[in-house]
Amino acid sequence: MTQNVVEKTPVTLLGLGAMGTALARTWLAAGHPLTVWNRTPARAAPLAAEGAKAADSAAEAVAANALVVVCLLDDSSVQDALAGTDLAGRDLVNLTTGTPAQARDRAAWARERGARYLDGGIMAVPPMIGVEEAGGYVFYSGSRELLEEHRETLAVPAGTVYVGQDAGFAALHDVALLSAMYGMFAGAAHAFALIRKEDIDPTSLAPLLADWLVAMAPAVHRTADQLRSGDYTQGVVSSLTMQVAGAPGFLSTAEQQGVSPELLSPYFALMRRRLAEGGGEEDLTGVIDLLVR
Ligand code: FVH
Repeated sequence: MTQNVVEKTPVTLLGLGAMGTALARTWLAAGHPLTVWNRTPARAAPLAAEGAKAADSAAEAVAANALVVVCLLDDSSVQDALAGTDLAGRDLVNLTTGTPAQARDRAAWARERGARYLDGGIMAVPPMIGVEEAGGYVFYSGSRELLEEHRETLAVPAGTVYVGQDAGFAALHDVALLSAMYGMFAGAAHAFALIRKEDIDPTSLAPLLADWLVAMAPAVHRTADQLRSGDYTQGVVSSLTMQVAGAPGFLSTAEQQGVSPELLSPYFALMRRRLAEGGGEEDLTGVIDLLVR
C-alpha cells in the first residue's frame, strides 16, 4: 500500500523569545521541518528536544531553508542577526515589531540582497499563538507573491491579514490598533480612578465597563463612513455641542473624586476646538482632522 505524504514547507526561525518560541512550537506540531537560531543558544535546547534543528549561527539557519522568519526584539536586533547572512533567493518574513519606516527600509535592504520581503505585525500574545479560537492574526504587507506562496505555512501559528504592497502598512495597522487599545486602557484607568476611594468593588465595575466599551466600539464604523463621505454630520446620534456641554461635569467629577484630569482633558480640549470651528452638528469625527498635521 502506498501513502501520499504531503511534504510540509521547511521553515527557518530566528529569535526564540516568548513569541518566537510559541511560533516554533506550532510549526513543529504541524509537522514542518524547523531550523531555529537564537542569540542565546540555550533557548534553542527545548525546541531541539522537540524536533527542531538548532543552527550554530544565523548564517547557517538562513542557508538551511528558503522561508526565513525572524521574530526578534526590535529592528536593530534584526540588523544584528541578519548582518552576516546570505539572503539571496530567500523569502524573508519579519515578524518583529517596528515602525512603518523601519519596515520600508528593511524591505529595500532585503531586496538589495536578493530576497523577497514580507513584513508582519502580530495581533496576538504568545498564549494565543496556534489557538485558532483565540482569534489572533498577523497583519502582512509587502510581497503578495511571497504571502500567497507561503500562506498555508504562515497561517499555522495565527490568521493572515494582507494589508498591501507597501511594506510599511502592516506596522502602520499594528500601531493604529495598539494606539486605539491604549486609548481604551487610558479611559478604563480614569474610570477605575474615579471609584478608587469609594466603597465600590472594582470587580463589580469591571464587567459594566467591559460591556459598555463593547457596546460603544461599533461607533468606529460610523466614524469611518463619515471620513469616507466627508460629511461628518451623517448619522450623528450625539452632537458635539451636546458632548462639549457635558464636559465640565466630567472634569468637576474628577476633581471631586480627587482624580487628575490629565488623561481626559486633552481630548475635551480638542472637542472644544472643533466646536469653536463650527463643528457643533458633528459628533467626534472632526477631532481627527485636528490631529492630522
Ligand atoms: N510577546 C508579546 O506579547 C508581543 C505580542 C505582539 C508582538 N510582539 C513582538 O514580537 C517580537 C518578539 O517578542 P518576544 O515576546 O519574543 O520578545 P522577547 O521574549 O523579549 O525576545 C526577544 C528576542 O530577540 C532576541 N534579541 C534581542 N536583541 C538581539 C540582538 N541584538 N541580536 C539578536 N537577537 C536579539 C532575543 O535573544 P536572546 O536575548 O534570547 O539572546 C530574543 O530571542 C517583538 O518585536 C515584540 O514587540 C510580542
